Amino acid sequence: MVEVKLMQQILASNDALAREQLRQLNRHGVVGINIMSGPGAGKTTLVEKTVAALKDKWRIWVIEGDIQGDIDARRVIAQGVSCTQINTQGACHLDGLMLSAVFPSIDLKKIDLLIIENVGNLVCPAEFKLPVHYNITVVSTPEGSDKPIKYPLMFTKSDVIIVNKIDLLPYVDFDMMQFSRAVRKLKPRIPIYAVSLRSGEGVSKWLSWLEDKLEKFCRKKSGTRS
Ligand SMILES: Nc1nc2c(ncn2[C@@H]2O[C@H](COP(=O)(O)OP(=O)(O)OP(=O)(O)O)[C@@H](O)[C@H]2O)c(=O)[nH]1
Ligand SMILES: [Mg+2]
Repeated sequence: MVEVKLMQQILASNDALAREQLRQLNRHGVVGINIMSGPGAGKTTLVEKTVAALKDKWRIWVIEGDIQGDIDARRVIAQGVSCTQINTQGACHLDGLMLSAVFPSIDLKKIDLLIIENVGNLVCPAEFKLPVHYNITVVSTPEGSDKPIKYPLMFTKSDVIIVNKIDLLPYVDFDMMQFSRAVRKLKPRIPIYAVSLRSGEGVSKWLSWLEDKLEKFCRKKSGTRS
């Protein structure tokens, strides 16, 4: 009983921190997205491809969450955008407290899009609110199509689902119909984009979705200024 109460308090104070950070993003008209998945589904590859496609038009900052190391941050910086690495030192998710340590170093006036790559884990990241407008979950075909049934919270909390590595479909038992049905049972109208980040197939649909959000925020931003 005591443990449950403590967990509820931790989640409540995390939510309050994330809400305050989100207010800062809103004040500057910055779109925030949080990319979640199990280890290796393709989060960093998605960040790389997204940055490469959009960086000439939109100003992007990336936060990389990893238990240890800066491999992913180096990959992102190689794409020519700013990136802050957070090492959670064992924690299986990012949270508001970790983000508040790096937020002051991000010049929100100079960016349009904040991309957060969460720690590779299909469970905990969904429980901790971050200062973002949209949660994106990536599932890769070798993981199997039963993931929405086994890890429902991640899918319920998401606004977009990306099924990555469709180039591997001939070699793995991934049933796209079963997957989509299970996702839609949890969230009937959620967009599901089937992509190969390796070949580029399907990626334009994801980019159009994101650009649509950026355009909307941009219109709001210029409306506020005028
Ligand atoms: N075949 C295939 N491999 C891919 C695809 N996208 C990513 N990969 C490979 O999958 C591996 C993991 O990709 P990452 O982008 O590092 O995955 P991640 O989710 O960021 O991994 P963690 O940060 O460790 O959780 C890498 O070797 C990628 O090259 C794809 O569409 N097809
Ligand atoms: Mg990664």
